[in-house]
Amino acid sequence: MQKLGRLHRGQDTSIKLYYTPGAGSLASRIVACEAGLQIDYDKVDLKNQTTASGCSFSKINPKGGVPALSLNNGEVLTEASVVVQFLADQAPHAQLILWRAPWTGTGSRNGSIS
Ligand SMILES: N[C@@H](CCC(=O)N[C@@H](CS)C(=O)NCC(=O)O)C(=O)O
Repeated sequence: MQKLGRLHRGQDTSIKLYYTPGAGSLASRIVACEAGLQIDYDKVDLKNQTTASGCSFSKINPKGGVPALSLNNGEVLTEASVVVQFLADQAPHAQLILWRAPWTGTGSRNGSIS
């Protein structure tokens, strides 16, 4: 798997967040903003499964839901919990999530991300 570099304000990137106003993608947009990440955004019409840039959203995320995050290695992340943690991990200086978070399933890890 290609190693992903960290994204900081001003860095050129092709990472794109697919979102719909008022939907479950809002948390991802907030985290990207709070982290100071410069990413691209593409608004999704959920009913028609099209994006503002003219793409077929169901080809990007066959599950059809937002958020979806396309990475610059071609991978697409889905599920709000995954997208939010990925974005927060790109900007440890913002301290949105504990850096070197404790092991999965432990109370301290759950505390660090709740
Ligand atoms: N389990 C997904 C749910 C995503 C989801 O269903 N989002 C809604 C909007 S809040 C959606 O896109 N619905 C349209 C559809 O699934 O066609 C997540 O946590 O991200």
